This record gives sequence, C-alpha cells and structure tokens, in this order.
Amino acid sequence: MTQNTGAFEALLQEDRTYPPPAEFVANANIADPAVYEEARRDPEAFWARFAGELDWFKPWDTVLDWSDAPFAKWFVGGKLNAAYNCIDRHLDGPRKNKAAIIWEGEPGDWQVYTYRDLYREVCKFANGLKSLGVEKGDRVTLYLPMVPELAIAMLACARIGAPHSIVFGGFSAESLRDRIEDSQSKVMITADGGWRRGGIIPLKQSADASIEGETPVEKVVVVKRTGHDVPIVEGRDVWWHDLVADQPLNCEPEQMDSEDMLFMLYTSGTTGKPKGIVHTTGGYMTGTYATSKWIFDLKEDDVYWCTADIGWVTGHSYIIYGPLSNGATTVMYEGSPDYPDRDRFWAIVEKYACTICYTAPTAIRTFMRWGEEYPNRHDMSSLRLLGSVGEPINPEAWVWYWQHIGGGRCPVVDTWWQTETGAVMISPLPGITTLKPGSATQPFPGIDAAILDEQGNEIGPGGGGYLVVRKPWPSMLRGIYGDPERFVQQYWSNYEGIYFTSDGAKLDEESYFWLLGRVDDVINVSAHRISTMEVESALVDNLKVAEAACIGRTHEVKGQAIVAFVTLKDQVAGSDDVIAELKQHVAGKIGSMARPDDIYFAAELPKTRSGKIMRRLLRDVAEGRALGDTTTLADPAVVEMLKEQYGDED
Ligand code: 6R9
Repeated sequence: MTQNTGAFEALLQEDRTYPPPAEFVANANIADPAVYEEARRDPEAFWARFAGELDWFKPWDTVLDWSDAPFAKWFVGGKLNAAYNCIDRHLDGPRKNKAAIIWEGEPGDWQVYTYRDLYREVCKFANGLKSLGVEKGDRVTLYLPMVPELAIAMLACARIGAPHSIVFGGFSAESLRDRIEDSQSKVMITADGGWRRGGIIPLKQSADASIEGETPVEKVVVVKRTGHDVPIVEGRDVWWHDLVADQPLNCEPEQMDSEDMLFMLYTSGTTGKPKGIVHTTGGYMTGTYATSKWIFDLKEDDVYWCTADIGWVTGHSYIIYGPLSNGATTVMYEGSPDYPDRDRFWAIVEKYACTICYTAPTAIRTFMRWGEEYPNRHDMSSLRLLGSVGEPINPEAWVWYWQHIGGGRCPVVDTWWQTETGAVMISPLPGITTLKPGSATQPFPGIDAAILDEQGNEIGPGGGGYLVVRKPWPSMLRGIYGDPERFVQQYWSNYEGIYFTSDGAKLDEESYFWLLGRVDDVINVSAHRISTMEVESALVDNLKVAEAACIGRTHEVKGQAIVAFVTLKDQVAGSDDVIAELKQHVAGKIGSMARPDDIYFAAELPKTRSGKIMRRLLRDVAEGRALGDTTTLADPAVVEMLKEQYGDED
C-alpha cells in the first residue's frame, strides 16, 4: 500500500512517551478526558456547543442535515459572518486594542494591527472591493506575498460574502491562470513583488502573464510592497493605497447563510487538474475555532505563530480564521527562515515573545541540520507549546524540536489534517494526551476516524490500512468547485458513505494513530502536495519529451523529492543541458516547488501489460533498492536497463 512500510515498522517501535506537564494540565483549556466520550455519545451536540460560542445573526434550526450525503449541511438556517466573528465581536471589550496581527517583513520592517486597526482596514478594503463591482458570491483571486494586506483582503472578502481563492505566491503564471479560469474570478489582488532571501519575487509579472488574452479578470488591485517599477495597465489595474484612500471606515458585514461558500482553495489530487476545494461559513468557522481553542490552547495573552504561508490551508485555518475567531494575537512573517541568517525564526520568537509555534517537519529537519547554535542564540523561554503539520514527523525531528526549540517543557502537537478537512482531525490535546514522538495520537473529539482494509473491514490495534472518516464533521469540504461528480468519486466512492483520506495509517496497541503518507499519486515535497500527474503533464508539454513518469523518493529534509523518468523523442539525445531545461520547464509551468530533483532518461518506461506505468518499480530504482515484484511487467528488460543505468547500488 505504501512504499515506506519498512521505515514505519521501525517507527512503531518508538516507545518514548511524554505525559503532559503538570503545570500545563493545570492551566489547559481542556484537561478532562471525559470530552472524548461525551463527543462520541453525541457528536452533533458537541459541535453545536462550539458553534454556540461564535456570534450568529440568526441561530440555526438544525445542527446537521446529512440527508443528501455526501453533501453535508451544518447549522442549517443559521446566519453569520466570518469576518465579524474574527474582528467585530472582539471590539466591545478589552480586546479592542489588543494586537490581532503582528506582522514582520523579511527586510526587518514590522507592524502591529490591533483588532480595532484590523476592523478599520478590512472595512476600507471591503468598501474598495464593492466599488470595483464585487458582489456577494463573486470569487476573488488573491496572489500575494505574506503581507498584512493578504489577511486584510481575505477578511474583506469574507465581510462582503465574496469567496476568496488564494493562490500561493510560489505558483507560476500558468498555474495561476488555470485557477483564475476555473474560479471565474472577476477581480485579482496581487502585489508588485514580495521579499524572499533578500531578492524580489516578481508577482506582478506572473499576475500579468496569467491574464494575458482572454480572461474573466476585469480589475487587478496591486499592493505596493517592494516598490520596484512594474507596469500598470490603465483602466484595469488599481493600486491598493489609491483604492482604500477615501473609503468609509465602516462596512456592514453581509449576513451569510451557514452554508454559503467562505472560500475555495486549490489542491493537488491524483489527476493533473487541481481541485477547487469548497469550504462554507458556519461549519468551517466552528471547526477552526474549536480546534484552535483546544489544540493550541489559546489564551488571552498568547502570542501565537504559525509559520505557514496563507496560500496553503494551514495559513487559512491557523493564521487567520482559527486564531482570530478566538481573539488571539497571531504572527505573520513574510520571508525565509535563513535571512539574513539561520536564526531568523528564533529571533522572531524572542522579539515578540511568542508562546506557541506551529511549523512543518521539513522546517524542523532543516533546523536540525543547521544545528542548535541558532536557537541557542535566543531567549525562547516564552514558548509553551509547539505544533507540527504537513507531513509525518520522524521521531528524531520530534525529539529535537521538543528539546532544542521547546526547551524540554513544551508539549508538541502533531496535527494531521488536509485542505479537504478544513481543520485538524487527529492530534493530541496538550492538556490530556500522553505524546509519542511520530504519532499524531488520537482523533479530535467528535471526529470518527478509523482505519480500514481494502474490503472495508475495520483494522484494530496493531494493524494498518487506509485512513477514513466515518461521520461528517463541520469543517469538511462541501465539494470540488464546479465538479460534484468528481467530489463523490474522489472521496466517497471507495467505501460507501465514508470519507476516504488517501492516507495510509497504522494503529498501535494503545490505538494511537501513526500516519504513513499518501496512498495515491500525490507526493509530499516539503509539506507541499504535488501530483505526479501534474509534473508529468508539465514534462510532456516540452517538445523534447515523449513520455514521463514521476515518483517521490524519500528525502532526508524535504520528506520526499520528485524524481522524473523521461523518454525523449527519437531525435533528441539526453544531456545535462536537457536535464536543466526540463527542470526549468516544470518550475515554469507549475512553480518552483514542483521542480524535480533528478531527471533520469529511459529508453522506455516499465509498464504493465495493460499499459500502466509501474511507478513502484521506478521508486525502487530511484531509491537503489532491490526490485519488487516484476511479474506483471510487459517487458522485464526495460527495468533491468534502468537499473543498470541508475539504480542498482549493490
Ligand atoms: C494541512 C495540510 C494534506 C496531506 C495529508 C497527509 C499530509 C498533513 C500531516 C500529514 C502526517 C501529519 N499530512 N499533516 N501526514 N502527519 N501531521 O497539510 O493539508 O496540504 O492538503 O496536505 O498532508 O498526507 O493527506 P494539505
């Protein structure tokens, strides 16, 4: 089922345990394990209690309508606004002048937005969007660096009921074009550029290229960030600062139906075409609010920092909607962890006295490699809780994080979830759960996660199989934008009425969940989801390439690295130049995170007799392993040749 089984057998022998520190338990938002049983008995009542902690213009009539499964409706009939819940409701009391967002730019500039400031900026920009003709239901594409305007624009969209579609700034013009066309956005918000390792990411250039020729985009709002010269198209482009200059300071929040779309976010699946994952308002807000409160244990005086980019779901749920609906202080950082030096993250922790830090295993492994000297330069005694997300965390990295970042006092919450799930699904509760490095531990209360075999039988303690979710949950995706059939087919057809995660998992003897990685053709490179099909189509799009197959090879820092096997057209000879060209081609088509680490030329690709590429064998070749079962190969000589050329290190 998964290629990494061997490594994970070793993982399951990991037997270090970390009970929650007494002091943490004494102050935790939740420390009573009875919540698990309570939620199991009545999940709807459990979720409704959290929903009730949000502000509703009109209360819901029904908690869950699952009659049209798998199309769920949560908090049916209720009306609310996500931006109101993240901002307005904190303005009446002492939070009014509390820091909502602490932002730090890569060059070292920084800015603090109180809740009142955020209210004003969001209202002004919401009015600006309205003046451009954006109405409730219109999609707006955001293609921005990690600047405060990104948070402001999201919340402004939410305020007027215009679903945002955020495209990570690392995506190419072409990827951006696909997403704009699929979402049919009339307005795009971008910036002249963003700072990265001291250089400029030319966002405006890609934004312009993405809407050349026919496009649904009528207006482009441009944030001035880097200040370098960029072309401004008369009548189409408007500077952010000009747009907001004379806007009123108030903007009535739209009363959204609980099931109105809050946003869509594209993610990779098994096919080459990214899916626009749809999230709605009431359920998503309930899920992100609840999990932020209990898993991150948010308190009034916390300074919470999630290092993700808002262009990914982690940034949506755990930089913006979750923390702000809890009235927390959330930190945003624009740039790279090694600029100007490798201690940048820890300098930020010290500077703002961060209490919670949530990052990805790939970052932790990088820090491990750089060594303890960098965190040791800083006073990080403010930290009290650490989080991990995006990929399985290996026990060594977990223990290093616990020891060298957390100083041996901070629980580490390893949180498993997906763009589709909207909020964390499997994670410790830091005041309750005894931690085991490498395990995401237990499903969040109210989440009915299980592991099934091919036939749909439940796997008990000690076994492994496919991770599924058997009951609906509030923040679940409501669909794939414009493609209800694909939604049903992709997520609900492996097992009738059960959500299929595409992840493999094992249960240990204490029913702790150990995630094993994807079981589909999705590669997880530095916690970024990349579909092998997307990379393959980018490769065959190059005129030199006849056929391509990609696999993920285990990588010490990135988790997985992309390796491409390519057959060239007859007239073309493989060379280092061609390799460089093809790598660049993929980066240009998709974005630099999809650039293959290695490209191998093959006379032919190993296929089954029915013509299916046998990726498993390619993986064996790339990782220098003995070949697995080759009996279904149409032509065994093909893989022998590859092995001789590249793989076999014995
Ligand atoms: C939140 C996010 C989802 C995929 C998911 C899984 C992997 C995420 C993980 C993890 C093991 C964790 N994943 N968190 N695997 N342990 N704590 O990353 O969403 O970008 O949609 O990726 O990431 O394979 O299926 P997304």
